[in-house]
Amino acid sequence: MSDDDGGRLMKTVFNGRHGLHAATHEFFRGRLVPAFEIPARADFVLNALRERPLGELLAPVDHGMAPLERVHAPAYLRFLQGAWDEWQQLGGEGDAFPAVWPVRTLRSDVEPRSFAARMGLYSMDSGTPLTSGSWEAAYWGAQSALTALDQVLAGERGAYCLTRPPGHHAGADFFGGYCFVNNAAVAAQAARDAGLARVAILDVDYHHGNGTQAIFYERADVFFASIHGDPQTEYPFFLGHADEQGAGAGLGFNANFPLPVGVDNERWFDALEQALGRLQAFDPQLLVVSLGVDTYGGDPISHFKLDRPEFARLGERLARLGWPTLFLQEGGYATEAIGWNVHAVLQGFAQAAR
Ligand code: OKP
Ligand code: ZN
Repeated sequence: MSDDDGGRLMKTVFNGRHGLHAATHEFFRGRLVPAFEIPARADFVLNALRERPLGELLAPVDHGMAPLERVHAPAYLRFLQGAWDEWQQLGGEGDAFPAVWPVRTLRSDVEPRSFAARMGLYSMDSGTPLTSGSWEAAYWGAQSALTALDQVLAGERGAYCLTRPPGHHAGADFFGGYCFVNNAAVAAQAARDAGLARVAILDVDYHHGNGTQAIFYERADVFFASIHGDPQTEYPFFLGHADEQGAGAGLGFNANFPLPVGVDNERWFDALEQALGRLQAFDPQLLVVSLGVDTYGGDPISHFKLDRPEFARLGERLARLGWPTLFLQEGGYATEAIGWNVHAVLQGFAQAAR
């Protein structure tokens, strides 16, 4: 093993059931196109971590439903759990997609019996295929996040959860943006429940983490900061603006740094410094990183320009904060590049943290 492996101090919890969520297609500009969020994404990361290990590879430990129910509505989780069977009973062919939503003036306080209606009630877009194994993959993804959190709570400096589908767009009671269970929110809440007083979430995925923001928007104990493509032009469009600063007790505990399409890397790192300044003032006992690497210049659905050296610099910078840090995999769709991009962040962290 070379000397620059970071001292093997970054354990990875790998969700071995991620491949059960395997959509073949998604809607894009009026037609079905090959899905972007595919099992190969995790395989490439796993291969990079096997080729140049940064620490032990662990399997998830089952923590049950309770930690998921701390951030998600039980009725929503029950719906997800049974959705594929309901779809099959209807004679659904292929993956399930929502087609109708209770937008303004329509009621969302009555849960309809119709499966099609509940698909809309519990979702935010038609871009998230629900497949036969979506629930199982997402459930074990959250368990993997909880298992990685356990490592950090036990004294590890950092840990990484390798899972898919991602989580940060999923709200308390809806799926969308390829996400079903909000792993970052589940882990942050579990850390609070384990006794940590202040938890920071830094979301560096290209897309604003609307689900995570919404879950903690009125709370002062979990600070959410996000750097992302400006929602004026980028998904999820309807949240992620700079004036969203939290509400009620949570006012001042949410910070968004939307950046224009094509922004240069120095401006991205300026935004990172601003976000970190806010988190330092908050003085967290744990940092949860929603690690999307769709900020990569070669990403097929995103428009920032980070590359391998910038990913390493990000990891190093985060290590220098000195906080116990939990990395959770979110986006990154340049499938063949995702492995080494993620590896660069984790290795940058491990080298600087040692
Ligand atoms: C999930 B995550 C591209 C449509 C984009 C939603 C993007 C979700 C990104 N055909 N649809 O934040 O990486
Ligand atoms: Zn993303």
